[in-house]
Amino acid sequence: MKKVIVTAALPYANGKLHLGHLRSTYIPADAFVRYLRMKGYDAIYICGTDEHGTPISVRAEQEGKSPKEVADYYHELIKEDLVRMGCSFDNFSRTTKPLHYEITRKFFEKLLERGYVEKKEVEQLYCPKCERFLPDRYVEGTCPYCGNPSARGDICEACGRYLVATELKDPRCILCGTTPILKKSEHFFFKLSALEGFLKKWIQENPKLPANVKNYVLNWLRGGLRDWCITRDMKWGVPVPGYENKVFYVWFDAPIGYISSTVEWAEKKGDEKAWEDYWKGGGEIYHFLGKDNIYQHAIFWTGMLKAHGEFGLPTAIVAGEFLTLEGKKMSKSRGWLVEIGDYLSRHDPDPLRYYLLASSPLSKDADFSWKEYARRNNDELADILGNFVHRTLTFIYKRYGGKVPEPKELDERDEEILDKMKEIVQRFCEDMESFEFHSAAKRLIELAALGNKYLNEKEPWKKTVEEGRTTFYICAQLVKALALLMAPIMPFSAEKLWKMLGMEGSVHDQRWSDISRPVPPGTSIGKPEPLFRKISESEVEEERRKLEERSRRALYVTAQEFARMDIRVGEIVDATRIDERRVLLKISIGRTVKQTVAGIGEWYDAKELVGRQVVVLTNIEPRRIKGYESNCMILAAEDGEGLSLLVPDRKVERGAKVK
Ligand code: 2FM
Ligand code: ZN
Repeated sequence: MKKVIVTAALPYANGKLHLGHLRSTYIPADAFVRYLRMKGYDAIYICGTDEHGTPISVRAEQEGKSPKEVADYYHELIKEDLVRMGCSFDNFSRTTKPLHYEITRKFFEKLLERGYVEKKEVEQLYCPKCERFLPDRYVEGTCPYCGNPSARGDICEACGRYLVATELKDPRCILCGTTPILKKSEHFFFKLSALEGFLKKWIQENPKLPANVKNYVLNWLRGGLRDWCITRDMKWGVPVPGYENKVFYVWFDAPIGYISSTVEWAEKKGDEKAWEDYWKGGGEIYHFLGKDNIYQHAIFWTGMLKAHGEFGLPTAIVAGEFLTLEGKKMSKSRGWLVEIGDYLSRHDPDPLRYYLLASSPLSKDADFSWKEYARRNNDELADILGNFVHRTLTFIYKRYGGKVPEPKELDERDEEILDKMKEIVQRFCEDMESFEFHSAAKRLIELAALGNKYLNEKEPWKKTVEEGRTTFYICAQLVKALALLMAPIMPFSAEKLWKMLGMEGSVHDQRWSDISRPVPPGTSIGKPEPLFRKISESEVEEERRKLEERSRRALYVTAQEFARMDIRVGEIVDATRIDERRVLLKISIGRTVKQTVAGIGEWYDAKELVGRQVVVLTNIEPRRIKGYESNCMILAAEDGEGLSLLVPDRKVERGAKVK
């Protein structure tokens, strides 16, 4: 049996997933793997959470938690959302497992041994104030290629290019805003430049690579490839053997997660070597991802696999372009998104899967609007597909005692319908294989529409029960074919339909090659129930209102929220420097136990602060900074000259509330 591995980009465990993730990656990958299984292939769907790197550690620092705590929390949420959406993972792992550490280390050692990795001393950005190196997301600046003012240290999200932090213009530390300095450090580089010729050829000649991926990558390759720094000076990550405080860059370890998740799958199955058939035995490897991950997969990962030498190369890299929401770019900070869990609290997974696949080609941007979603659900799923199925099953249920009737001799039209059915299924399969999921979804509706047309032409309701037998026999065959076409796209409804039609086993265990094996006459069907629920206009309005409300909430602070902030005037009773660079001051306020660690040492002398009145947010969540508890925050204004403490304009009573 042909071995195929389908992966979906490992989501960072630093936030909930939303509709954009589903559309670009997880639903197309799931539909594809389900399609392949029905082809009789031994196809497995591998994923997990990406738990290293600055995306996790920055979030953890902002929340005063450990990176592991952040990852634990989001790993569970992400997994649950995806499974509820019907993603049929064979394994969903985490990159923080010891197995992954071991496999990453071995991968690295192999590259070293084969001469693809070298050590160099290089200058890295370092924040003198925070006393730390600023890898990746710890630094922001202007992209040297496209001018985007908020490019990150490793990637510019506007032009999709991989960056080296030192080439950012106007870099600044994201923790404190300081302009970083250069400091020397030893790092490992992967010799990408040596693979440039190979990669160019591989991209050009790979017959399965979709055009959007090909074009992006060839364009990037025009600028040539530089060697790639694969280590970072930080604690959170897979440790580099022989170093303290040095870990692998997250984009080095994350894709190795595809392999380690497969190894874990094999171990869980009790067949430890089973993973090798997929990665080493000439199996096919399909990577699904969002368009912002193309560079890393097509260049870094493919290069890594080639350099390692023991694994297969990707058969295809399938990249979903972006999804807008009601015509606007989705944004977490502006609250402009629909989270999966929120969607599922009011709606079914299948209509969303259908919409996301059908709305436009994966290689083009798409839009989600509640109105259009309801329209497609109502017009296509309920009125065409659901209606045909319901008419057929209800007639069989009521007029034929719930049994698929025995046909009489088939006339030309009956034969034609069966031929058309096979042809549509054939086209559906071709679409799925070329990742044209939107077109495949249309075939499903095309087949249901054909069924409706056929029924309307035959008008069996105007005929006797006896005369209608053949028509309903043919319709039952169409319903079965529909259940099969639905299986990869709408797995829950497909299974429900399979059962309603009285078929044995699960629809997901069927094969495309069985398409012409008829539903036998006499098959007892179950009581017909509607497959899809119509979505009313008022529901659409309600969803839109919720969305607007959410984004309003993200923009404004409500009066209640402001009231929760306990801001008071306090007097500084003690201040001490706590770091060598004389930046951080530990400051005690009033006679209570309020204390803060503040980065104001550059502008204020500790001694001169004692006795001064300042404005303090007293109920900020306590956290530890440099080993000291910090449970309040002194407010200050910042401009080009530096910081200036806010003070009341006359002496006020200690503890006076600021409103
Ligand atoms: O962009 C992201 O969410 C990354 N965590 C994707 C990683 S894909 C793979 F390489 F693991
Ligand atoms: Zn800093």
